[in-house]
Amino acid sequence: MHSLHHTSFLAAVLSITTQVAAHGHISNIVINGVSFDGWDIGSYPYMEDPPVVVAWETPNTSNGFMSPNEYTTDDIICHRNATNARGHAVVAAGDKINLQWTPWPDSHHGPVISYLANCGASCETVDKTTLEFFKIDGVGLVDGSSVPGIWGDDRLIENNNSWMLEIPSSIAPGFYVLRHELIALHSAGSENGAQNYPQCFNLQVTGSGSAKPAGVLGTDLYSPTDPGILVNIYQSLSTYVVPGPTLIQGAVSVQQTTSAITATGTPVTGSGGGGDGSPSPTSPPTSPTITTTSTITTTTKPPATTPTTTTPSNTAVQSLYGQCGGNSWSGPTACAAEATCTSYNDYYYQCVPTGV
Ligand SMILES: [Cu+2]
Repeated sequence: MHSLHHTSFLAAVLSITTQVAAHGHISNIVINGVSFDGWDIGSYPYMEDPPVVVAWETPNTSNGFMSPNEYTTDDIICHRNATNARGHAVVAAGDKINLQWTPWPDSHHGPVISYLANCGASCETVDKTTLEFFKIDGVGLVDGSSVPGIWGDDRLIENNNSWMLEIPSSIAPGFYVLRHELIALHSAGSENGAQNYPQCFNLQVTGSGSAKPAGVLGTDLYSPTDPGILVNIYQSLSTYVVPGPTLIQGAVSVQQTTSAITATGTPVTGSGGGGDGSPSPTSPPTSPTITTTSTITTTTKPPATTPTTTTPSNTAVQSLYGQCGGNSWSGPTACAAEATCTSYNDYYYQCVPTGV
């Protein structure tokens, strides 16, 4: 046991190191005030018996992304080596879901896209390679009047790093995988430069709708040369085509707001659904409780650091993916270690990883 814990500790330390330079994932989703935990990549992959959650499970401990050269692999479906969520949440067609991301880097401009796919009898056992996704929301370039523009994920950042979507009221009741995705385009001017961050959740949709929209396999969603994938956002864009199939009839892109959390939800397990279909926030968990992992959980928390000095702005160092030059730019022009200031055009220079 000692060596096991030692190994886990080292893995946890490694995860801290990689998360410093990393990107984002969904920490929880909120349905009518009831919050359901996401898949905690900082601790669950190191547990022998992680909690049952409504999110698909992935050993994505680097908090990373999928690349265009992986669009034809199963990993694009619900992120790298993803396996089925072991529980689901109940939501009525027409209700809204708020998806809470970890703080999203403001350099990572790009679209926010959401899909559903019907699972048949159970999303907990469905073969992900058979899922056919249809698009229920897609917000790309919101305002292109300045470069690099205001994008869906800029709206997400403004909205407390969360995204509100609505399950179309027309959707037939049943079990569905919700596939929600951010695509970061800060390096998408080069082939294989876009970054896809798909996240999947299991839902049971209730209601009286009858629509069963056609969808496409996850591996058929995108091509590396789609106009919304291979695109230079540091030049003025008059239009932007959100990648993937077109929105279904009845799709609603809602005003972005946040959800107050009033209760913690328990994932429903088994294909029988949630009884009357209502969330049961006060019932005891159906998932195994965490027993041996408190040490690991504690060690995954980065140590608190307190800056002791402030750097004058004229010698400031820009962080990775931040702006570092361009016409009328008065901010820092030096990049942090491991990054190089690169000119994309006369008015936008960016700190990008050295050697990439
Ligand atoms: Cu990133």
